[in-house]
Amino acid sequence: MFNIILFGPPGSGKGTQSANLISKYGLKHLSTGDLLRSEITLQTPLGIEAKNFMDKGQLVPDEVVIGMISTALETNPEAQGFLFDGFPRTDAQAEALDKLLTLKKTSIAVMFALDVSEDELIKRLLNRGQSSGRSDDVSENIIRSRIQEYENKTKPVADYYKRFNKVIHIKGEGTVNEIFEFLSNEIEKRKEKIQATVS
Ligand code: B4P
Repeated sequence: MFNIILFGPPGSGKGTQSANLISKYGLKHLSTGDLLRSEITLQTPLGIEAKNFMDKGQLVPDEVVIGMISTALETNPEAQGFLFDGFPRTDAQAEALDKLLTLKKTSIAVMFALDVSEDELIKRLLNRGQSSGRSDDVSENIIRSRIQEYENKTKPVADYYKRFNKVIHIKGEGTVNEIFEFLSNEIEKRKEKIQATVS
């Protein structure tokens, strides 16, 4: 199994790059943002609770997202590998993910951290807000709260994986194709190393 985390602030292109990566590498895409938005659309109790946090630009409580990821891992036993998009976002989520993957006798191969300036993030999200219908993209105040949540609670998660030498920083500004090429090159290097160790 080859498991990847795509990490970065809101609007850094995690969702955008995930779409390309899953089709190239046959990974199962697990986006907590997408899972939460589909719960909101279905108006489930979980979705109604999550919406309160998301509309304020806050993170949804750990137990909610960890439960969702645990179910998603259980319901995809045939996956060749997972691409985690927007998860983990706190140290508690990172620890829970490690435990869940250990139960499946696997682990995270690499975390790609997309680096994008704050001005560019705000520009992208306001731009998306004009057409996405996402309530968390329409106001600059909410977007700034999301970036603040990222700085306070999510950024330290990279230090958790740095301890295991698993973090690669990728310049997240440039065209979507250029960034995809950087990511693909790094994946190819790691896949070759894993194959060499196995054979
Ligand atoms: P997410 O759905 O994860 O989304 P995101 O952080 O807004 O954006 P992403 O980085 O995926 O950006 P995208 O590619 O779309 O989170 C939403 C909310 O859900 C969170 O705020 C939180 O409340 C909740 N949540 C999710 N996971 C959670 C967790 N684990 N714990 C707690 N709460 C959680 O790109 C953005 C825009 O930029 C797009 O319009 C795109 O077209 C554009 N773009 C992308 N790449 C570009 C490029 N290279 N150049 C120019 N524009 C680009």
